Amino acid sequence: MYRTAETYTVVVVMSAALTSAAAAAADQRPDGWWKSAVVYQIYPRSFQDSNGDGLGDIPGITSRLDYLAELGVDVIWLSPVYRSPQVDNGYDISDYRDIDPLFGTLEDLDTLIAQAHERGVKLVMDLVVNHTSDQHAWFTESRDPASAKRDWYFWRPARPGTVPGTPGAEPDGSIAAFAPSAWTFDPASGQYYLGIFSPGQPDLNWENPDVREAVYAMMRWWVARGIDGFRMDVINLISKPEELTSGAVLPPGGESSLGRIANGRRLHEFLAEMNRAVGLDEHRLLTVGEMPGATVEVARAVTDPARGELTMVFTFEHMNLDQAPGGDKWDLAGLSLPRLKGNLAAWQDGLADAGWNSLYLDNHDQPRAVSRFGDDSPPHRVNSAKTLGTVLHLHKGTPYVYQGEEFGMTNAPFGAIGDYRDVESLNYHALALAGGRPEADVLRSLVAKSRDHARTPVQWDATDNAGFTTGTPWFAVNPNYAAINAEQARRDPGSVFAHVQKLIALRHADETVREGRFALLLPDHEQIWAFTRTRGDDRLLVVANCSSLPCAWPVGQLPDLTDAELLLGTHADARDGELAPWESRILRLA
Ligand code: TEU
Repeated sequence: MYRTAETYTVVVVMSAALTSAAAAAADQRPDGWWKSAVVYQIYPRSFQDSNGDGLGDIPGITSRLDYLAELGVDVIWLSPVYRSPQVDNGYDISDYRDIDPLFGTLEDLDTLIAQAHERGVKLVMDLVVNHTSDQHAWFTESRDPASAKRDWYFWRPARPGTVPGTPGAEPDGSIAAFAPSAWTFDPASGQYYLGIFSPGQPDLNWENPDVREAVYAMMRWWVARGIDGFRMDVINLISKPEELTSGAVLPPGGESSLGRIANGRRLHEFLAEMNRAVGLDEHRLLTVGEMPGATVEVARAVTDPARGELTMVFTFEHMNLDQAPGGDKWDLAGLSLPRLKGNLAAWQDGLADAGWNSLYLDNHDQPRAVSRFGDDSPPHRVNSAKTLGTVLHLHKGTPYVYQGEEFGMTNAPFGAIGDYRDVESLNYHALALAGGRPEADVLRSLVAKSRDHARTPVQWDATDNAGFTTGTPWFAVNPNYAAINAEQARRDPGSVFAHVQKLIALRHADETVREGRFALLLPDHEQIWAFTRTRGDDRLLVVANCSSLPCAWPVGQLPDLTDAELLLGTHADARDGELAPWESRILRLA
C-alpha cells in the first residue's frame, strides 16, 4: 500500500545523530528551545532509592541519568524535593531553599544538575507557591496576630454567632481538596486560616506585595543555581476572589473551593510581574503552569509570547472526561473516544496561532494512562501503551512522559483502604463513608482514580523490590514487576520503551512534528483517532485504532495513501485495509 522500507529505522538512526546538534540549535531558537523538547517527570520518592531507606532520593536519580539519556528526553521535571513535613509528599514546603534530608542535600542537587547538563538534559524544578507548609517560618510567624506576616495568609474570624473552634463555626462552608474544611482553627488567636488543599498547606496571600517579592527572590536564587525552568503548582489559584481579598470569605457556590478560586482577576498581572521580576523569558526558562479549571482562552492568554507570562500550561479538561457531569473525579463515567480526541483537538485549534500546548496523559496525580485510556490486559498492554504514545507525541506541543509510562507501567491491584497512602484518597474514603456512601462504591472509585497508582515504585528490573530499593519500599511495588520493568523493555526492540524512544527521536528530527498545523479527521469515529499535521507541502497522517477490537480501514475517508511512507508503526505485520487492536501508523503523505 505504501513504502514501508526500513524508513522508520532510517529516521531514527538519522535523528540520533541529529539529536545533540539539533538540541544545540534549538537552544538558539528565538521562539524557545522547549518547543522541540520532551520532558520526563520524576516523582522522587518513588523513582530510585540509593541508600536503602526505602525512599527514592536525589543520588538515586543521578544514578539513572544514563537511562534517561538513552530514552532521549531533553528535560527532567522534578516533583518537590524541598524541606517538607510530607503531608502531601512534598507539595507542602517548609523551606524553599533547602532539600529535605529524605531526598539528600543541596550538594546532591547541584551534582544532579551538573551531571544532567553534561548529558544535554535540562532540569526544571517544581514551584509550589499557592501555599506553603504550616511549618514554614512565614506561617509560623503569621500565627501571631501582631506579626508583620499576619497578612501573608488569609486569617478570618469564626462565623458570627458561633463559638470559635466548634463544629460549624468555620468562616464559610468550603471544603478543602484533601480535608473536610478549607478553614482550620488556630486556638492561639482564636481565628481560622485558609488552606484549600489541607490544613498542612495554608494559602499565601498574593495580594500582599511582600509575599510576591519573597517568592520572586527565592525563584531568582534557584535560577542562579543553574536550573532551566519551573513547573508551577496550581498557579492559576494565586489570585483569589475579590470577596476573600477584600476581607470577607470565599464566594458561595458549590462546596469545593477550587473552582471558585481558579483564574482570578489578577492572575495575568501576577504572572507577567513574576516573569519580569525573575527574568523568566530573559533566562529562556521553560515555565509550565498547572491550571485546574483553566479554559483554552485562559491558556492562550497565558502562553501568548507577546504577553510575557508562561511558556505553556497543563490543562485538566481531558483528565475530567471520565467523570459524571457535575460530579467530581470520584463520580465515575465511561470515557468516550470522540470526546477525548475532540477535547485535545480544541486545544490544538485554540493555541494554533498564539501560545503553546503541553501534552500529557500521565502524571503523579493521575492513574496510569495505559490502564485508564488503553487496555492493560496482557494481550493489549504493549500495543495500547505504544499507540497512546503515538497519538500524544504527534500532537503539536511539548510532550511529557511520566516515570514508568515509557515502558507501560500499569495501575496497582489495590484492594482495601489499607493499600492506599495518598492524603487525597484517605480523606475521600473517610468523608464518603461518613456521608453514608457504601464502602464498596468508595473503593470502586478509588481503584479507578487514586493518585496512588502513579506513586508505586518504578519497576527497574525483576530483582527484589524491582531494583527500586535494597530496603523496605515506602509503598508496595506493583506485583507485576517481574514481567513489566525497564530492563526487560530496554532489551526488547518491540517494547514500549523502544517505541517511545523512536517517537522522541522523530520529534527531534522532524520539523513538521514540531510545528505542523493539526487537523482532526473522523471526529465521531468510535475506534479510530486520526489526524494530519501540515507544514507547507509536507503532510503527516496519524491513524490509530484506540480499541481492543480490529477495525476496518475507513476507505475513502482518509487522505490518499499512494506513495505514502511509513515513518513508524506499532505492528510489523500490518495488513492493508485493516487496523489490528491498538495498531497505529505515522505516515508521510506524498
Ligand atoms: O495538584 C493540583 C490539583 O488540582 C490536582 O491535580 C489534585 O491532585 C487533584 O485534587 C486531584 O484530584 C497539584 C499537585 O500536582 C498535587 O500533587 C498537589 O497535591 C496539589 O497541587 C497541592 O499542592
